[in-house]
Amino acid sequence: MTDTTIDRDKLRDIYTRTMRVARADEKFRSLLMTGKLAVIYYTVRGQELVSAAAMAALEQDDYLVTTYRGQHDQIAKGVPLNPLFAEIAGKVGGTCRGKGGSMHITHPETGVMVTTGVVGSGLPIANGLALASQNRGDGKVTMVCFGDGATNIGAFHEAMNMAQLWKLPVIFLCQNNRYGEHTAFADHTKVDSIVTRAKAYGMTGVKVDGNDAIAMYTTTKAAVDRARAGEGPTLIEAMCYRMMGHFFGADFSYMPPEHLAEMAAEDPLPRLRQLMLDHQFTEAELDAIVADLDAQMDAAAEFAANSPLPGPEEIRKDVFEEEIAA
Ligand SMILES: Cc1ncc(C[n+]2csc(CCOP(=O)(O)OP(=O)(O)O)c2C)c(N)n1
Ligand SMILES: [Mg+2]
Repeated sequence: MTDTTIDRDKLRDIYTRTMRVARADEKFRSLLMTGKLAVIYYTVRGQELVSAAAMAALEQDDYLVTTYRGQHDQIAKGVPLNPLFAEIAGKVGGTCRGKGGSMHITHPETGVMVTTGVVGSGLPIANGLALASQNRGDGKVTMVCFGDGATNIGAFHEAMNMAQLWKLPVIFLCQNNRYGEHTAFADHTKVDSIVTRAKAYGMTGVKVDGNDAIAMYTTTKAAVDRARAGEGPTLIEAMCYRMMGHFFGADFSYMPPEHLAEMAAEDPLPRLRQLMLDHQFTEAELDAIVADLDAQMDAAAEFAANSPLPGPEEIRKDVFEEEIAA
């Protein structure tokens, strides 16, 4: 299913998306460490490339549903940095005017329809969006991202069955980062691979090395093409690593040292850099992309810092279809 060649422009696009995710993650962590931001932050270190390559296979108006560990998905999908940083800081300049926070980022302009903190709840919601597209015939594809732990929630199974039954244009992207909170994969799931579950629903399932840019992109693109052609859903299991604790600052001493070493060897960032060099991109060209992104991160952090907190007048805005006076 996977092709080993890739267009150079697409490769540059994946690199830029990956580094935008990576530099933002680094910026969030530095703001937290220096006390400039005080929020719970689910770091995406180790999962940058999975979303960058997946989102590079979608169009801007395709839909995305993601989770609390979703900054990589949102950024890779194209949510602008200023309102994203402001939302995470709970400021009025945010995508949800500061009322959503990091667990509820929504930005319909870039297709980011729902971010949810309820594990597994995104899958039936994605089916709803995909059903709407199918009914309207608008040609959009919906992608839903979730973790390995979410596949043991009932909603996963219900959604998989229904999506296949109705041939919905939806892609289930399981980012298997080997842990569900503090529990290792083998301690929460008896099968070796999540992808084997696709068979139970008669669905196409593909397991892919999520740190391999070309494999990740071509696998996703094939799923997108199938969904758009009316051929139904795909379950993709993208293997990756959560390179830090469940949330930033959380103890992760329960992760065995050999596992940490294995993760370090598979780190998607140096691996992608090498792939770029192998495709004749120069060090200077790649450094310039990162320098430009860092300037954007500084500007976004400043925008968020200068944006005010939402006032009481915001409480009922955007909550009900018709605003109810206070
Ligand atoms: C329905 C539900 N049950 C439990 C939780 C608590 N919880 C938060 S994150 C998490 C682990 C989920 O692991 P996984 O799906 O692998 O996602 P990851 O954090 O690894 O990205 C759990 C159990 C929750 N948020 N929602
Ligand atoms: Mg997980």
